[in-house]
Amino acid sequence: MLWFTEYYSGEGMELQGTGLTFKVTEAFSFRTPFQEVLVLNTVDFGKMLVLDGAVQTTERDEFIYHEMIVHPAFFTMNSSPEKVLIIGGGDGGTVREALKHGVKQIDMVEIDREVVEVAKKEFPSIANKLEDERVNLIFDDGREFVKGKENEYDAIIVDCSDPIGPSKVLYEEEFYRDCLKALKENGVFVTQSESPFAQRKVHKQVVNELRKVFEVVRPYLAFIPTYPSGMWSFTFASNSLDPLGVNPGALGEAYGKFVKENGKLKYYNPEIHYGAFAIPNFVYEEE
Ligand code: AG3
Repeated sequence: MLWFTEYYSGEGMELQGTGLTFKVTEAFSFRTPFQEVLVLNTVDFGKMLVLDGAVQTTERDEFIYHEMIVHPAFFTMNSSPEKVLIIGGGDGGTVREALKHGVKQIDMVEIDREVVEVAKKEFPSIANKLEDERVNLIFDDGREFVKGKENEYDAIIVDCSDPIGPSKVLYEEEFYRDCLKALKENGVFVTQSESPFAQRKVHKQVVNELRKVFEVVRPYLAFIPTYPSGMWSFTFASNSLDPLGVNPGALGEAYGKFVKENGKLKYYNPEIHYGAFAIPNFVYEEE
C-alpha cells in the first residue's frame, strides 16, 4: 500500500512535528530546473500536485482555493477587470476562475514551464482554460517581470507556493511596491498568504508589508482541507477599493448575473464575501 505524507517542517512553518497523509494508488515524479514535481492519484482527493513535498492542488478541494483567490477581489471591482496579471498559478485554476469574469487579457507569468505541461496533461479539469485565446502564457520570473511595469493592470493575483526557494521574493515589500506601480489607479491586488495557524508569522509578514504599500489591506480566510492546518488565508490590497465597502444589494445583483452566465460556483457567494474577512483574535496577537 502506498501512502504520501506532507511533513510540516522547514522555513516559515511553525508546526514542526505534524504531517498530513494520503492513501495513494499511483505516483510519478520528476525534477525540473526549479523543483521536484510529484503527481499522485489519491483515494480521497483525486489527483494531487505536489511541489518540493508541499501539496499545491487536488482535484477534490482546488475549487475552494481558486474561487477564493479570484472572486472576492473581482466582485469588489465596479466593472470586470480587463487586463489581469497572474504570477505563478501554473496549474491553471486561477486562470479558469478569472476568465469567468469579462476579462480581455490575462498575462500569466509562471517560472516553471514543466508545471504547466504536467497540469495540461494530468489535470485537465483545472488547466483546461490555459489554451484560451485571452491567456498569454509567459515562462519567466514573476518578480523580474513586474519590475518597471507602470499603470498596466486592473488586477494582479499572486498564486505562489510557500516562501521557500523561488517564491520567497514574492513575500517582500519591494515586490508589493512594484505591483502597486504596475496597477492602474483603481487596481486590486490579491496574494495567497499562507496559514494563519501553521505559518502565522509569514501570514502576519504579508499583511504588514502590504500595509506599508497599500491604503486598504484586507486578509481573509477559507478552509482548505489539504493545506497545513486547513485554515488558509489570502490578502486583498488596493489604494481605493474595499471588499467590505461593497454594497450588499449591488453584490447580490452582480452575483446573480454572474451565476446565470457561468453556472453555479461551489464555494464563493455573497455571504462568504463578507464573512471571509472575519479573523479570529489569536491571529494578530503579539507573540
Ligand atoms: N499555492 C499555495 C500552496 C501552498 C501550500 N503549502 C503547503 N502545502 N505547504 C497553490 C497553487 C494552486 N494554484
